[in-house]
Amino acid sequence: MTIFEKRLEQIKTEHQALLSRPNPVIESGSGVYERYQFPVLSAGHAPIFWEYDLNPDTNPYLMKRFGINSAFNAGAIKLGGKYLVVARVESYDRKSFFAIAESPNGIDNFRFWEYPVEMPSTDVPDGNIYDMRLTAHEDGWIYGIFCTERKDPDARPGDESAAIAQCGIARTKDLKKWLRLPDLKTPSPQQRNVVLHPEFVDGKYAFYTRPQDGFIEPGSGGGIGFGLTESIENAVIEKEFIIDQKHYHTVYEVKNGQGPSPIKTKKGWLHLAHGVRNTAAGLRYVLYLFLTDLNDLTKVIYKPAGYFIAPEGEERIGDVSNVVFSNGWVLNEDGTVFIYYASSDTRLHVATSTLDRLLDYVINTPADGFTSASAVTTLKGLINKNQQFLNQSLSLEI
Ligand code: M1P
Repeated sequence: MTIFEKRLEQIKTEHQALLSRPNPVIESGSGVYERYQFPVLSAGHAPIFWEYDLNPDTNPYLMKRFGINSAFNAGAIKLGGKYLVVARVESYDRKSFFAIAESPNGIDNFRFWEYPVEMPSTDVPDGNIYDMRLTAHEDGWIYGIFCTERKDPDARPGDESAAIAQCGIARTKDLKKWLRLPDLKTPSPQQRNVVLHPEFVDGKYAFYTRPQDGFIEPGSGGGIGFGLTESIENAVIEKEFIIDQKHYHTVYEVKNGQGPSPIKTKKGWLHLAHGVRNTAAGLRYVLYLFLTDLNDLTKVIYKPAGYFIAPEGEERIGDVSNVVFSNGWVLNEDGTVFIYYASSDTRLHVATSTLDRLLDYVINTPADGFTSASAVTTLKGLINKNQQFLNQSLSLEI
């Protein structure tokens, strides 16, 4: 057996085992959702024919010729009974691009489609594209709203990392053929985490935005904004309103951003978002939920204190550690909700819940009082409420 043959055998066996591995649920936890033992997508899921030249004459050692570094932050949708995620795939050369992976059950057995997405460009070519949110809009199109990054033309000489982030817009019917539209125009110099609302508002397209002053630093921006545009073919938001602000001494004290497109429920629009706080070890990204009024999308009516999902175990470690980020979820016909969240800019996971449980969590979890004293008051209230149960036979040992 040649080196090539031996390595190919081994690579194929390991790859097949990873792709077909069942993903057992982890039952214990907050009661709001279930986590699963393994990530649903990772660099290891990349097809062998993406990474290796499979010709023994030109690659006798069977080396990787195009390495995949990570597969994370994915938009999600259910189409034709299949769970599809549009992942942010990053290759060894630091470039991000989109690739679709498909699973029959949404929990495991995700496989990438043969080719990555060939996203058409605008007149000003994208440097880097990432973090697509999918919205099945009532106009009949599926929109992919994503971040497009280009080198900052005003960067100081020698600064090779400054970029301008803006919102790219493309639409499709099948996730195969994409039609690129002009980028969204807003008053903000930088935009990331922009998301299209699935319904028209006063006959207009509605966007959740995240204005910020700098590429990394939000400056005076950093909240979740909201704005309307007459046209999607030439989308212009004249005025952004901040509907969910960053706030001192919270899990979204530095910045925050809308996750996937919100889900319509009887009680309001359910939002999943990420919040960022500062620590001595760097930024920490967690996920939180809130609900907005059905008749006034700019009005937050319920917002539990703190986080809904925070990084745990191996999720804490990766290219950008201590991060969970979500830009995709799927509401199934039976009311279950599959939440796709990525950890540490490296891999993609799923958490499952139901609309009932998520609404119960959002409506009945106490809101943030913004001080340590208010947290103690909330905790004391719960302890007092529980007194009547402490002496019963089913009581917990204390
Ligand atoms: O590295 C963490 C995240 O940072 C950015 O999010 P935000 O704009 O809110 O800081 C994004 O680049 C995101 O992709 C990344 O996961």
